[in-house]
Amino acid sequence: MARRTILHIDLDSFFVSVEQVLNPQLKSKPVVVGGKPDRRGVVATASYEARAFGLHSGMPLVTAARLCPEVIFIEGNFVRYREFSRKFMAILNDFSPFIEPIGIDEAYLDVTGFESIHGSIRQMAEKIKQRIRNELGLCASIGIASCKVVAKVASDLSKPDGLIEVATGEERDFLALLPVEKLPGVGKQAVKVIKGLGIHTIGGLSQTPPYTLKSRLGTVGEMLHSFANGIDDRQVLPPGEAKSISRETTFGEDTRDGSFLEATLWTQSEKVGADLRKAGKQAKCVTLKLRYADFSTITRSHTLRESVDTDRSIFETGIGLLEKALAMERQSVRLIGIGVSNLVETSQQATLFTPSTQKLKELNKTIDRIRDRYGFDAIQTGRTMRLKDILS
Ligand code: DCP
Ligand code: CA
Repeated sequence: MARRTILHIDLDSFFVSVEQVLNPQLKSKPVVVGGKPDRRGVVATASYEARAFGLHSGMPLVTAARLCPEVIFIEGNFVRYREFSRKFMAILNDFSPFIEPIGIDEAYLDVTGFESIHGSIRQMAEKIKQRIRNELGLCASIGIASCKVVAKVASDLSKPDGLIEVATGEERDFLALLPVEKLPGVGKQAVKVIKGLGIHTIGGLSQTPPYTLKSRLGTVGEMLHSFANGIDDRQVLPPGEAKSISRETTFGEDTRDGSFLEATLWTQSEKVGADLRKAGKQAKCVTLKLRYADFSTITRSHTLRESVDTDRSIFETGIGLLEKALAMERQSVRLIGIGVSNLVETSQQATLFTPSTQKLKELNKTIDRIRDRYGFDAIQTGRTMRLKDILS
């Protein structure tokens, strides 16, 4: 694999730091986000001042209050954290388009070959930290390495407000003395197994024959062996936009029952339609999938003249395809599925809707809202009710 340069960037005590930016009186104090200790709940995150008392994420709030009586408890506000997260990712995106956000406050950045733009990758990382500090008031810790796993360990180790660069060729030595718990991928279960083998450091893990680890931990064992040796071929993958949305159902018994297939198709179309609208997309292509009793599988697609997002338009296209397919095949159906693809942003659709289409769109919106709040089964549409009858 060609040489790569990867950054792992992680914000320090994220929720608490946001609270400290919004209320500077909280700065340099032991602060915990997670709620009041009079309720059952756990610490979401603790400021580094609170961590000095042994407080950490996941600890019951009552324990936190006992260990550090002067700690300030804050409820937390996820909407604000999302907003900071969005701005954080936008800053990173200015430095490299090859960004893989992980959760809310960390990301990998592939910056292979970007040295010349910033002098060196270290200088680039300094600039990233600077912009995050200036524009958001937050501290970021950064690891620089030739692969994801080493970059991640480096940023963790550098915290808080740190920056560690691991030179190519030094990966294994860098990891060797660290306890195995520090290696990403080593969960609670794996720690027990590994320590049971008498291994306590990542270096120890790197020297254990891979087959020993595989026999105890399965494929994870092999992966951990590579990681421990500083080998990790995983790419930095930008989150892909959904290119298609689909649902399929395998029946307990094969069937040719038309109204049963139709009702199933309707329920699936409702779910696909809801996902489509949630994504703010419309689809130009509808695909039906059928698997017959002998396991042979077919797909049939129809491209529409105009993009759609209502349940009914998806369903009606699907029914047309289903009727044609069944007319050509005498076997029973084992699986049915429907999907949409060729997606476009809803805003790009310039067509003027006819009053009846407009009505359908409004109806779908209302049903989506109710189902978002109360769950999919909160509303039974006509055909779904028929499905319920059939199933019961
Ligand atoms: N979080 C949570 N519950 C947990 C762990 C984390 O709600 N058990 C939330 C709060 C954190 C945020 O996710 O602020 C990011 O998690 P991190 O593990 O990155 O922890 P912090 O950013 O708080 O601290 P660190 O400086 O160690 O990265
Ligand atoms: Ca963090």
